[in-house]
Amino acid sequence: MKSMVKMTFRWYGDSDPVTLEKIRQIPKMTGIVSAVYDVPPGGVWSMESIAALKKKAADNGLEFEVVESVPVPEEIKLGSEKAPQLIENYCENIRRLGKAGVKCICYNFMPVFDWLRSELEHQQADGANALAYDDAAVLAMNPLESELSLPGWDESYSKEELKELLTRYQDITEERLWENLKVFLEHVIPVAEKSGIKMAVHPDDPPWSLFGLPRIITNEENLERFLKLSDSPANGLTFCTGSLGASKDNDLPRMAKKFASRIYFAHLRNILRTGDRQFEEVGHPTDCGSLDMYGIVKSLVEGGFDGYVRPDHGRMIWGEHGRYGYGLYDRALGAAYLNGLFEAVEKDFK
Ligand code: DNO
Repeated sequence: MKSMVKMTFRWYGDSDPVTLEKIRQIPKMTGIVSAVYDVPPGGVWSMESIAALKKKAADNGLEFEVVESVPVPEEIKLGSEKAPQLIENYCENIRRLGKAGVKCICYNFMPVFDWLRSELEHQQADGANALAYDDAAVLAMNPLESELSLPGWDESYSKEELKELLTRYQDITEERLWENLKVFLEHVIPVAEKSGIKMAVHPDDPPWSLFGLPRIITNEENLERFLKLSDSPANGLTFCTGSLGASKDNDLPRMAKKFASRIYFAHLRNILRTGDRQFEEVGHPTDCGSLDMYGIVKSLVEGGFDGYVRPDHGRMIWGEHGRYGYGLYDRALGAAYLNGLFEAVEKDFK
């Protein structure tokens, strides 16, 4: 029996120390998840760059059907007067990606900062190191003086620009952010429909407000509200277990089942909650952390999920050095484990 889901692997382009030659050797790997990295957020990606990515993947027997991410510029999240033109640029990217055969676009709607961690090389008992998060440590940091370089920290802003941006967000309540998201979806979703693309919003990581900035893609209620903003099947979710699972209030198997038909991309990884708003990243299997990975996969399958899956952040093991969260070895172990879970669950279910 062939699995309904497609296992994929994130690849950061030619500068990624994990090569396509290595990725293709991971059993059952069908494709890469990537993006055009040489255009700043808000710009239009050239057809040549998109085609080049596709060709590199194909030359290695891999598909390129998932983009992560087409970033949403801050002006769109702020709903400024620059938003309409930038939304049109975003739509143009969707059209172009659709033409190139991309089927799913992952994006997020987190103001200013993407994913955040307080520690990049948290030592673990077995000698591995992994990303970790402690809310108190993060809040004690001043983003304007960021003494630490965090993976989700946008380094393209100067201190002045960041300051101005944070000031502009002072008026953006959660409700305003919802309104701006609605406007974005109203324009983007019809274009995605016509282009054969499923849009899959990524949850906020961690799923709570930071530095006073609103965060709304955080829990079951809000995911439901999000899906209702547009009922189109082109409007869907990236189900990132590590992001949503950082909050103990999120019941992931329940959410996976409830939203399965609108989940187009699953980022499956485990985390270990070590305190209130405190966690570290661990190996993918259930026993390594706080999340019921089996229960999540079972719920996805039972709910009819047939989208893309990727192992998510891995620890650094076997002496590997690389892009934090995105080394080869632990993510490959994660893919193997997830393939096993899907095979077992799908067989039982049929
Ligand atoms: C972190 C990733 C995020 C994700 C974006 C999606 O490892 O999951 O950076 O790609 O939030 O837009």
